[in-house]
Formats: sequence, structure tokens, C-alpha cells
Amino acid sequence: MAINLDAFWMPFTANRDFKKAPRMLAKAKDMHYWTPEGRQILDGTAGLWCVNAGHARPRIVEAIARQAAEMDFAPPFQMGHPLAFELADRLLKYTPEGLNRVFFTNSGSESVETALKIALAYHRVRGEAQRTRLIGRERGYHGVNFAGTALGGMGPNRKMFGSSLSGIDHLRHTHDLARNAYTKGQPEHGAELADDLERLVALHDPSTIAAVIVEPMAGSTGVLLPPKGYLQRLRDICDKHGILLIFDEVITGFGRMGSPFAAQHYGVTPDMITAAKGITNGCIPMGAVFAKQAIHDAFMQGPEAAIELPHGYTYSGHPMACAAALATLDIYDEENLLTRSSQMHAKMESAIHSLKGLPHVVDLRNTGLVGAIEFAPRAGAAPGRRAFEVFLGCWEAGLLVRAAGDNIAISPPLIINDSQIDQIASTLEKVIKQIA
Ligand code: PXG
Repeated sequence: MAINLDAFWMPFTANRDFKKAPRMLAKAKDMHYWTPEGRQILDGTAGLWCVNAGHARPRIVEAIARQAAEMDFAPPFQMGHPLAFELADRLLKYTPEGLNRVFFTNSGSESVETALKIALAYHRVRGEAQRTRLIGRERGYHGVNFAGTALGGMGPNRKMFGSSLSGIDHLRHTHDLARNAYTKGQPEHGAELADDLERLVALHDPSTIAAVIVEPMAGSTGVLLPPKGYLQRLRDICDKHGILLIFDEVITGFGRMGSPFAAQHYGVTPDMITAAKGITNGCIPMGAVFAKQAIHDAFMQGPEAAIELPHGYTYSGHPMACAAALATLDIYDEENLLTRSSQMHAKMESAIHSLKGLPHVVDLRNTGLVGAIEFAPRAGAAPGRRAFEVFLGCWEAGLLVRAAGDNIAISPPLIINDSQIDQIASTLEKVIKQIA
């Protein structure tokens, strides 16, 4: 029976183009997807940077099924259920020291909005209500809700929605092909770009700035690694001026970099971390904000019967998401997956950099189990066409990759083996040689 494709307005998709030639996924197990026709596809993207332990892991499947039968839902406001407390406590094993208070959401976008609202409210409860300005970075991605859209730094994601929020400013991005092309791992040049924050502080006055939000490694705009020293410099400037530093770790959290969080990988501790995706291995929507205890404690004043933070979602700490997350953490622990990216770094690095010299390739980037290939835009064509054609070619050749502007991003499940990494590299090589 043919399915009618008209009704579903697909997210972040060229709907008309897609519906002319749909790319459908119907089944998944470990490192692979299968199409409805039974064609096997190697998952080079961990779904969308989220299926870190590989697909359909029985332990998670069983935990979700058990919880659905035991208690499908419990109201999260003025009521509790044990798994949410157990999960929050368990998560502290992975968060950087001091980030020991956990607020649950259902997505990365909600985590971002939650962290920003906490930042504004934190300053207010401390008597600094004038700190309302929020600072993001060009080429950042913080999801699609209003503040995330405004603070993100992707022009096409912003232009359709007017000015959305006021009191927003941006640091320059750190991508510098002239100085850093073909760097293996972290780029050498660009730490001084953090000084943009000093310029914004001088312009607006520190007393007006609430928080800075950055991805420690920008994923959606094509894998932009922080230049050496950059994150520490941001940290220092924030400390100097009483500005909160938020790391958006929606994709870098839960092992992508070779540590539980990028904060540990880079040795820089923010005041809050936003997370989602890998927290449940992508199989049930869930997000979290991790906050320093001092931020939480600033709210714990006034009458004890009063709600300290009027914020939360119907599905905050949903029982099935908690069950999925606890089972996911068991797998991460047992298989040492949160550090596996470090062990696989060298293999991934040589696979990605083996593509040097192929037609139209202008840069290769890598860290842990993350890689990116940047292409020169085709003269006269819309930006991103070449990368999109590589994505299509890989799909035909049985490999799922992600096109991000002029870049192809690779972020496989952390269970990937050497020969599957070789398959990614050889498929990319074959496809790149075929495009014009
Ligand atoms: N912050 C960051 C850093 C993200 O990467 C979000 C927030 C939003 O999360 P939700 O769960 O609301 O989608 C993300 C999402 C890509 C890609 O192509 C990455 C994301 C989403 C869509 C595409 O790299 N990350």
C-alpha cells in the first residue's frame, strides 16, 4: 500500500524535493539502518548525533517496555516519582565537578530555553535584574525555540522570524580556513577571538550581560573545533565580569568527544550545561540542564511553600525517558563508551585525513569520533549543493552522512569498529570522486 506523503510537513526538510524521491528508514539495529525495501545503510551520524550506543539495544528496549507497563506517566509538578530522582543523582557521576543540580526537559531546544531562563532569573533573585543581555556566537546552533533561534548564528534559521528577541549579541565564529585548514584536532589559531567578549562588555557594560552560550564544539554548522585556549579565555572573561557561561553540549555530551562532556575534554567548566540526545541514546525524547549548585541555591530563599522557579514541562523527567536514560547509562558504563571516542580518535583522524586531495575538498577536521569534510561551493550554485550531492551519493551507496552547508559531518555511534570506519572513508572517497 502506497503511503500518502502530503499531510506530514517535514522539519528542516526540502518537502517538495523529498516527496518526489523519498529517503525512508524503516528498521535499525546497532550500526545499521534498513530501508523499507531492505537495503542496509551504515549509520555514519548516530541518527542525528544521538544514538551513541547504537540502535535498538535490548537493555534499553526492555527498560522502556517495563516502565510503560509499570507506570506510564506521573505529573511532574508538586509530585515526584523515584526514577527521576535516581536518574538526576546518577547523572552527577558524569557531569563536571560542581554541576550537581539537574533540571529535566524533553529536547535540546528546551534545554537551551531553560538554561537561559535560569540565567536571567538567577541574576534577578540575586538583585541584578538589569543583567538581561544574552550573547551567542556566529555559526552557533541552539535549537529552534525563540531564544535558541535568536542566539544561534545561522542566518537562514533566523531571517524568517523577524527580530525574535532583543538584547542579543554575537561573538564572531572561530572558523578560519586561511590559518587552520587541514588541522588534525584542535586548531592552533583563534584563541584571541574570545576577546570579542571583552569588546561586547565594553560596549554594553558588564552589568547588563546575563550569560554567554556557546557550543564547545559547533556541530550543526559543520564541526568547528575550539581553537586552543579559546574556551578558557571565554571562561576567564566571564568570571571577570560576573557573566554566566553556558556550554551547549546537546551533541558533545555523553561521550562524543571522548569524555562524558566536552567540558572535561577541554578542561573548562561552565556554569551550566545543556544536554539532550545521547542522554537516552536518542530513543525517547529527553533533555537536561546541569547547573552549579550556587545557581540552584540562589533560588532557595523566601517562603518554603513558594515555587522557586516557575518553569517546567508536562514531560519533565518522564518515567519512560528516565527508564531509557538509566539503561543507556548502564550500557555506557559497561562498554566504556563515554571514553571510546578517545581510543578511536587516531583511527578516525587517519580515515578523515585520507580524503585530502580529492576534488573540491578544501578542509578536513576531526576530533574523537567526529569528522568533517568541507567543499568549495560550486560557482554559481546555491551554497551547500556539493555537500548535499555527496550526502545523496552516500545514501545511494549505503552510508548515512549529514550535509551541513558546504560540509559533510560524520558522527557515528560510539560502538563503531575499524572496518566500519574504513567503509565510511572508502564510500566517501568513491562518491566525492564522482561529483562535479
Ligand atoms: N543545541 C545544539 C548544540 C544542537 O546540536 C540543539 C541544541 C537542539 O536540540 P533539539 O533536540 O531541540 O533538536 C541541537 C540539535 C545537524 C543537526 O545536522 C544537529 C541538531 C539538530 C538538527 C540537525 O548537525 N542538533
